Amino acid sequence: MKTRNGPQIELPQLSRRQFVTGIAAGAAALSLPVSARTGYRPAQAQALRGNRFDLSIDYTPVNFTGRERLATAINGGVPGPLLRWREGDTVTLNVSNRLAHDTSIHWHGIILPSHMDGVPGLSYAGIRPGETFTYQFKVQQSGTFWYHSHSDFQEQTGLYGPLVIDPAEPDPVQSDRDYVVMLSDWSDESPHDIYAKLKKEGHYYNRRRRTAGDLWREIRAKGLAQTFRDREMWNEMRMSDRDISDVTGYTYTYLMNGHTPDSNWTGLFRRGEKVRLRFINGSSMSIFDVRIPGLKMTVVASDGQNVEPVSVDEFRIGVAETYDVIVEPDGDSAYTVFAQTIDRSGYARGTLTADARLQAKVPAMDYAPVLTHRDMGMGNMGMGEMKMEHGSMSAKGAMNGGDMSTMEHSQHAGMGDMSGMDHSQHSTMGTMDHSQHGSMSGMNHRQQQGGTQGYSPHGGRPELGGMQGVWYTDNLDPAGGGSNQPIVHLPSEHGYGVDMRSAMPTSGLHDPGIGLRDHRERYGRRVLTYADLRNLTPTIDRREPTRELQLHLTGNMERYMWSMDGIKFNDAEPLVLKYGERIRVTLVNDTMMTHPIHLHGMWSELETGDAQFIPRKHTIMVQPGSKISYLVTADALGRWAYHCHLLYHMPGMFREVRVVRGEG
Ligand SMILES: [Cu+2]
Repeated sequence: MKTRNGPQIELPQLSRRQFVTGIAAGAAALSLPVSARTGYRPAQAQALRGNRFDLSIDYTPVNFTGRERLATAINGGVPGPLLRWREGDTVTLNVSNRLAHDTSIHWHGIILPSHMDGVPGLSYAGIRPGETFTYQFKVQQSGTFWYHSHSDFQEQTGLYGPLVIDPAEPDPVQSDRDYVVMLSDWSDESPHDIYAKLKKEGHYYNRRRRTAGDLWREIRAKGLAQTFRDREMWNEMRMSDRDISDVTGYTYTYLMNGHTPDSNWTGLFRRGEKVRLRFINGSSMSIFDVRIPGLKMTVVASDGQNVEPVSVDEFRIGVAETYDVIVEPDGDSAYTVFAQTIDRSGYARGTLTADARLQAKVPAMDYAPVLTHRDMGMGNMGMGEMKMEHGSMSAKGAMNGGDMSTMEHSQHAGMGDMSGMDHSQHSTMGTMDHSQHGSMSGMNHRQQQGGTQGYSPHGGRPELGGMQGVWYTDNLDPAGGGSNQPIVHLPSEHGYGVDMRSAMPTSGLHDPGIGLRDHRERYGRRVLTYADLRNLTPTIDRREPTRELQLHLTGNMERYMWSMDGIKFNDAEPLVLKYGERIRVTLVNDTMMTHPIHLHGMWSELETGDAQFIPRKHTIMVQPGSKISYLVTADALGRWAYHCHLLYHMPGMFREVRVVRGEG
């Protein structure tokens, strides 16, 4: 935040109702502590420790762009204060609402009773204007987390903050210095305006759509026929191959601990120190690729849970995820902490340095990715991908950096003869009915056997109520390795709310993701994948799953409709789990966007290959046209939210999960 000058506030974007409260908030701002008004706050200056916390949510003027705007801030800060809890303590948090609208705070990734989870409509009624709600619960975990509003679109206007829990036992991760690095996205537009624009045109913020110049370059590179076949495909799909993010740097300013790239958040260290950086993605809509040129990062925790250390040069962090890394900077240099968005439309940036006067060069952003066949759930069609990634990749690059042993061979069999396929044929594949798939070569073997045995499109076991999704109960794959069950697109996916269905989703485990796949080859960077994550301590619940839910992430980009299995939240029944049962969830992404999916109240144990050391996460990114599996122990009774953490996807791509005591 920059220095504000006087109480005048320019409020051209605010609604009339907000304007009235805005004047009041502006006047109140004069009495704010100096630190909140002058903007530059040294890292963690606002840390609150102990077991009793008073948080006040109010309008606060901010200036991230040269124009003053009102934020909805916690204790006057964007982000809110760092809360530091201790594992084993009982914490009490009094949250007062000074806004003109209802609000709430959800403790993201925290294991607690459902009525303390802070989701209006599920946990409680929310916090009314003028009211104070008291949260109280026992802290049963440690690590890096965060908290945010679960009301309306308030995260977009600043209602989020970092949360660090110190372990009861000695921390296995040792460091000399400890910084939170919270990434977020700010817009001067109101979130309702952003949402309205997206509803009108899903591509509104995508300024990377192809131009005539692009077309000419493409024709020269690929030839006329090929170019038009490729384009026909995308036109038929009614999508842009450059729709990587739906809200972009066109409206966003990306923040690091509340600092713009210009105001440059700075973390100091002394020569020889080991520095722990706790990255938290508190964005509304932005997925970041993080690196610190010149430094290796050792990933030691994911979503607050210790993992076996992995040394990387770069990692992708989805909205709501956290990663802790250890770096060992050289005492004489300054380093740029660089977090570019997945679509390369902007970046957040800060500095690590031993000398506050020094800063390092800010690198150029990497090339912007384009979507490929693989991202449409057409499997690893090497040829198509090579052609479409700007012709820059070798076969090795296209195949996950040579990681072919990890690929699903059943899907690859027979793929060789498909490489010569006409692209116009591919375009129909994306929208094919499941029933037609039987004739395709290279399909999952079980699918060819007609794989409808063992599942019910109406929700499996009727004694558990009207469930949705496809539930498998027979021949489940063993814990740890994920799922090879047939991919089934339910009838509910065949409406106008769904513009794509993945015919052959690939595993999202070994794939660093769109725009990162060739970074090892191109830049020599080792990029983290989910397959690298292995829990530091053994898996607690060693049972095999007794049933498996296959749930599809679905949407229509043009109409900006998002759903699960083609059904939006308002029309959906709760997903019912039996208290104590262990299930597998397999998410299939039938869209071309990357969705970070968050289950409240229970861990999502990501099956990364080793049943003995399954990493526990609270938010899992599901890549375009891919699938991923995790195990859930339903050990928390009550009503829980389960949703995409992209703020503008949430209204539709959302389910209630209800954990009930089973009869008998
Ligand atoms: Cu989403």
